[in-house]
Amino acid sequence: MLNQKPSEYKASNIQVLEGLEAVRKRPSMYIGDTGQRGLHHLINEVVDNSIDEALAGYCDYVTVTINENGSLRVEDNGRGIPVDIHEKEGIPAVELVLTKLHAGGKFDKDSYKVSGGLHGVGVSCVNALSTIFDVEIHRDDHIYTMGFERGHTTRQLETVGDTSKTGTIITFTPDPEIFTQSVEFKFDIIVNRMRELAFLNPEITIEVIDLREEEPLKEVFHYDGGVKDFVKFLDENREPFMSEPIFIHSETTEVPMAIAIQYNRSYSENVHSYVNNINTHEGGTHVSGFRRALTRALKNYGEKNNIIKGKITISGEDFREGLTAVISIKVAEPQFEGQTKTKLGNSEVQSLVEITLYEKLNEYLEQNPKIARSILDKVVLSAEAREAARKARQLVQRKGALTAGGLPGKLADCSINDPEHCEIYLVEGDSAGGSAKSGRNRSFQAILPLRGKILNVEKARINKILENNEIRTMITALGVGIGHEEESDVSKVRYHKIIIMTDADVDGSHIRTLLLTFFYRYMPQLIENGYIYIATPPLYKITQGNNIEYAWDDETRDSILKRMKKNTTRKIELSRYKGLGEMNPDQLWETTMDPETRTLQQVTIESATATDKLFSVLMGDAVEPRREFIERNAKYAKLDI
Ligand code: 0RA
Repeated sequence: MLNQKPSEYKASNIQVLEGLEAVRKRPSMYIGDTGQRGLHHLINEVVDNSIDEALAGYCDYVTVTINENGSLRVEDNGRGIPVDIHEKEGIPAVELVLTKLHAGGKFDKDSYKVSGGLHGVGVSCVNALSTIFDVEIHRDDHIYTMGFERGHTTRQLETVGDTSKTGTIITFTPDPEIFTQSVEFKFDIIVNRMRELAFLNPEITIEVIDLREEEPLKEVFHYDGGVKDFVKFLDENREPFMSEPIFIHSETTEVPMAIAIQYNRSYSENVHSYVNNINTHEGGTHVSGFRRALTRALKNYGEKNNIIKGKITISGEDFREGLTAVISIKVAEPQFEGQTKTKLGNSEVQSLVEITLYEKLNEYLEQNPKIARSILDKVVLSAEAREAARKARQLVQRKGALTAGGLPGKLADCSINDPEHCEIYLVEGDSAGGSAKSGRNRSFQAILPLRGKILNVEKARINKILENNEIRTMITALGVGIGHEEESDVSKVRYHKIIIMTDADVDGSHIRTLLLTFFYRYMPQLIENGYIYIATPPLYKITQGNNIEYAWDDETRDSILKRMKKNTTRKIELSRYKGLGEMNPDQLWETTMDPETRTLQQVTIESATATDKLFSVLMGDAVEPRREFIERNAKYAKLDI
């Protein structure tokens, strides 16, 4: 679709516009979706060009600014988009780059480009999807500008001044006709992505500024250590047991790679992989090469040094307990596969990564026997816990918590059993659970009351997790196992909406975080498939005679109060709900459970690394970062994870 054949280059201007019209007609085909994710994807498309300039050695600074009026500005000090008249097309090269769909917008194909997938659809897509798109180019001692609206040229290229610098400044305003949900850029989302890009590209400095605030926000990212610094950052709130991550940097093969590896005392695995700066969520050949090298090197070392002995069976996962790693490789012609096109398919990559890493790991283990011993002791403990977990899992089936149908006694199940139409509410406390049971529509809504706090899975091994009653009950009710990959089969999930309903107080948000941590670490596919939701019960009830209204925030409360005061002189009663239990079944149904009127927040993972970090801060051992984090993000319950 995006790979133009040479003959098509003779396309007339009209065809160019038809290309951008196609983007406007079916934007999701080009940028994934037209929600928050797609909106922020526009920024990647522009910044990717600046990063390409940096990779080619011409650019080392990028500034991303959210302007006061909500438009977005990306400035770089690269070569500047060429302005000379293109031989074949007879129009300025910049016009071609900004109005014609080519991947990356460049004519020279010597840098690592992305074919297919979401990235690399080109900056012309951003132009097509913007009400206003302005470009300013500093090049050959002159400043040039040009302007567009919804992809159409509105100001021809003109020279507006002189300069001694080079670079490109692009400013665009996303089109509300396309991004119907919202055109508001989120500082946090941009910051997370730009920080990630700075870790992956040590040659660059990226500055992010938000001018919408009275006191402008500003963050600057530059990491000389690259992925090594990335791993240190991810483990900031964990206890690593090596002073520096293992670092592999190889530019010698046709697949340049940078890998950093660190073990810490936690029990989770945090391996993040990138191909050409794109997060490969679904893994692929580079990740399997990585895993094979790690398993082989550690297994050899353990057996040779008599740490792995006897009849213990060690699985691949045991070698990755407490492992934080970042893999970043560059592939000239990547093949992206999988549901979300984030799985690398190039088969030659696996052995290249495996061979390079295996050699380096062997060397490291030989040179660092103390650390090697700690890693292998942990591997053995993990394998032992896994064996204990297997036994605990059998207990789940045998213990009396289950009814005749094999479901937990506390579960009030729904009567239909088509998962696609079934919902389960995970409700904090028995009393709210009671209201929810009476208020629900029992044909498709199931209720599972959870008593007290569930276990903090960030601090426990799998065998302890499986001993926890609330977790066992959930596993059985949901029908999805945890642990070994084959046991955690999301296709067996009994509900396609799993709704967390907790009180709007500190305890409630703690329980919600515990549940989300559990889902994120042990059933991540539920989040990836969009099955996890947060219920949003109202904060206030305002009554005047027979008229009852609800408010979810202070602003709405005040405007309801104001309106009621104007309308009549009858007494107004305002009450603040402290817990779900205070609502009677009808009120709970009407405000929080009725699909016609309720608001559910779907839990999505915007950035896997940011989410890891978030949970390690919220649920880990270190108290100080957690306090700081909560103070900085008093609204973290809003769940932009
Ligand atoms: C086409 C060709 C060249 C650079 C670029 C496009 C370019 C695009 C963008 C978009 C944002 N910043 C950018 N910087 C550069 C190569 C230029 C040359 O050969 O001189």
